Amino acid sequence: MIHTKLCDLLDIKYPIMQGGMAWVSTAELAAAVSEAGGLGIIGSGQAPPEWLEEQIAKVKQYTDKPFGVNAMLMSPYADQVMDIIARERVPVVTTGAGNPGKYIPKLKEVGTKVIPVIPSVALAQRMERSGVDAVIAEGGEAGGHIGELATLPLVPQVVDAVSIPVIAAGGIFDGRGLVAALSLGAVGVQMGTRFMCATECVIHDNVKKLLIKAKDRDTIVTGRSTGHPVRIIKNKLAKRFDELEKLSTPPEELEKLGVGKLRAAMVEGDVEYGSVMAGQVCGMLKKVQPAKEIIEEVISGAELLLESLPRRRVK
Ligand code: TUI
Repeated sequence: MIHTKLCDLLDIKYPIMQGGMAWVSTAELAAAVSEAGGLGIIGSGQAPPEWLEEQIAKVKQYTDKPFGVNAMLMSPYADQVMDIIARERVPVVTTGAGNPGKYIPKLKEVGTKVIPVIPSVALAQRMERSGVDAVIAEGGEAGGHIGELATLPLVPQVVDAVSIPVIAAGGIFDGRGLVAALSLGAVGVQMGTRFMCATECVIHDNVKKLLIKAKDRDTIVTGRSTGHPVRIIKNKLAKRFDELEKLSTPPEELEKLGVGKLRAAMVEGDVEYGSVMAGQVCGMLKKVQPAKEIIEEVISGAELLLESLPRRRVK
């Protein structure tokens, strides 16, 4: 049985968190992951506050296990999202795409565990000084908005630089990924892309089908020139972005091209001109399966691997 500090910190059975992905991680997925012993997370993205209130109510109705909300800090509703999280006493908040520093005192006051996603050592240290409970070190193999470093160099450098628990994210798909993360000093993992093909994930079937067909080299990073690099599946939208970036198109114009495209893919199923954010592990997705089966597969795979890893022979 794989039990780590993360299980104690969050009161969960397995050291697995589900990424809080905008338009993807709804109450249905979050509740299924939490019921299965991981930490399910609602992805609030840029959704209006009323949507989040509804989703929190649903998760509380579906499960009495701990769950979380991801607050995307570039959202125009970030302040209201944090107010709701505190008011609803959400057990865990993860944050993305920015520094949650100003919200930390209010969240800590109500007992919400604060776990920011960080792409660098410097930000991890700043977050530790602000009093967060743990950090998620996310490498650029992940889907969506990413930093510069890959998971393999990022995680051990963050582990060495802070005293709080570190969770690894980006490029983690199965038991091998979990064992690798633990080897790097992480106390657990966060997986996003893997859960996109969960039965309980409400994204459009076109996206699930596209991801199951995707191979190792089918993602690309767009938006480096705007300062907001985003990993997405290569499609017509990605090609257009790539062409425009090579022509040194002004960032404002590129940003405009992206508006509404995540919803177009995930909700409407436009996999050609929508933004299909996904990580490099997409090449390993082979089928749609329940969240419980995903979690059990990851854990049993890791346990089997830990037993079979070569040991040094004692003479
Ligand atoms: O947040 C993510 N991934 C995301 S968010 C998203 S939705 C979106 N909508 C509009 C524009 C951009 C994205 C899709 N995917 N992952 C966590 C993450 N956070 N990755 C990198 C960061 C990050 C980056 C900079 C965290 C902190 C940070 O701090 C900069 C600073 O010092 O304020």
